[in-house]
Amino acid sequence: MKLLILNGPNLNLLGKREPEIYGTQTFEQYFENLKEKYKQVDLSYYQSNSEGALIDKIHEVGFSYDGIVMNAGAYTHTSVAIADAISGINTPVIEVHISNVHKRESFRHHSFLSPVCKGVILGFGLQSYELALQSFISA
Ligand code: CA2
Repeated sequence: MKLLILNGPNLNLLGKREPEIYGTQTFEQYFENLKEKYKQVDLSYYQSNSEGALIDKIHEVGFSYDGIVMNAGAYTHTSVAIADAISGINTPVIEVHISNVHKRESFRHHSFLSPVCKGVILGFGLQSYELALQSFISA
């Protein structure tokens, strides 16, 4: 099973800034733990701060991978282009968020991506990603 974790803007700062919201672990550390735990999965990771690069990655894997776990960061709330890219591929996408966006500012309550994703997992810290992976593995 081939799965991609795809992170959007500023998530490269995880573990380095705003630990009260996003925790103290870097994503690279967390990803290594996931790879170790889910050895049966061909698991890859890509992060970009650029909307176009995220769309290119969605197109690149979206006809051959079994699933994408995507945290689009703030593009979640702004990007029709990423929503269109997800609509245009065959691979199912699960939207994830580290924080519970519904407890935060109202501009974070709307997602352009949710209507075109298989499901949404949010508010469980970094564990949101693992819950999404488990959903693909057990499907
Ligand atoms: O809760 C999430 O996972 C978010 O997708 C994170 C985004 C935010 O814009 C969304 O509304 C919710 C922000 C990611 C920024 O990550 C940082 C991590 C450490 C320090 C600063 C930013």
